Amino acid sequence: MFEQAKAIYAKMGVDVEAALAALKTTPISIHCWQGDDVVGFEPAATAASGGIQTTGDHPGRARNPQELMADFEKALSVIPGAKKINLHACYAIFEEGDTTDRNAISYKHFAPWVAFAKKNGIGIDFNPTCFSHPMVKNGLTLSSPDETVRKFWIDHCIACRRIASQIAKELGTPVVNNVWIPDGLKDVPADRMGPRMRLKDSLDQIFAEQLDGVIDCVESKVFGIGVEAYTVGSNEFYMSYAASHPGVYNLLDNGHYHPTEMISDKSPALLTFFDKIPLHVTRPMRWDSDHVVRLEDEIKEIAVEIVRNNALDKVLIGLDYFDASINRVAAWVVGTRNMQKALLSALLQPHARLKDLQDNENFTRLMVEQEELKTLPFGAIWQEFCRREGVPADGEWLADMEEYEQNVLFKRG
Ligand code: RNT
Ligand code: ZN
Repeated sequence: MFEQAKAIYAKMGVDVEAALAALKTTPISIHCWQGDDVVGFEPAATAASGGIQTTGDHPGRARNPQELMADFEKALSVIPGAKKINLHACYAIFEEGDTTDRNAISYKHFAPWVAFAKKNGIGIDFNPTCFSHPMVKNGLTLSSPDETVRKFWIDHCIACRRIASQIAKELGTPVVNNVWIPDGLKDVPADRMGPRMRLKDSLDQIFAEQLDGVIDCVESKVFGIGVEAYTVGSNEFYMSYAASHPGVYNLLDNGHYHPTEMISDKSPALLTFFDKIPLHVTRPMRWDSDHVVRLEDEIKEIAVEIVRNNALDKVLIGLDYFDASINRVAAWVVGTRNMQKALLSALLQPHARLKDLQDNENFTRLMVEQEELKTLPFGAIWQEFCRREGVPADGEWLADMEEYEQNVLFKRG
């Protein structure tokens, strides 16, 4: 099967072995928050708030670090290729009696995660958690007119950059540190610029310290639940901020734009100017609903733009979804494998020839070839990739997850 498929691709001018080698070394940053519905481990942890929402009541949510780590390892056991775990600050691990608030957390709260990453041979990415907390006042954090509130969140973000830098040092690999804030207004503003000036000042303070190993990112959004009228950290705001602050990158979350705006078109625009583009790959369903990533056209097109611009080392692929209506471990697995399938399908295209067709303005042949690529034996190459990586092929991993669900997840109270 594989050899036949490989020969078919070779005839198209595609080197299957090169594609498999590239896929193997492209890390996917898997978000820890799918495992527990974005709750975290703080003593006063609550459901996600700040324009984001997890929906569903499937049993088995991880309730503590041990459970989350065990579930994540279960998922890792059937995900091929290179991986990172993406942590939020609210996944700090506290010793008995430690009541440190977010503005004062430090590396020690994440040392167990570094041990976990080392044990599993994976990297780490990081995020300040500027939501689901009593110091979010009237939905505002880094843009708040209340200086006590704003200072609290500046200090939190500074603490997170230091933690990220220390993690990078311990692991010997860079750590993406991504700032997303929920700030905005439910109804028509009286001042749109003031909050943005305050946010700019907050960011300047946060990024002032020179730190090694951290890839600083800012993530924009179009709107959120309860924040329908105005978002402080809009696309134009952060794009301009990143463009004028070398070393700060604009993270693209494909759930954070108007429905006909596509990340697959935005990333090559940014690649023209930036040496890195961090991504949050998700599946927005009517709004920023963060459904599990499926192997859909836009995901494939995002992957195509990464591959055909030789940007596998420039685009930092992270996932961002949270579905509480299905087995959360299976949700990690299927979403991550889908992202990898999208990359593989992009790696199996004769991009140089297709570009020539475009430049020679042979649009008829271009359309026909693009369409015919869709029915090539992609599945056989994917199955071979899984075999070589020592993980189950499609059709062979779910039963194990169902068993884990019965024996472990459903036993949780
Ligand atoms: C929210 C942003 C943000 C969060 C995570 C939990 O709309 O997408 O990235 O989903 O940080
Ligand atoms: Zn996101």
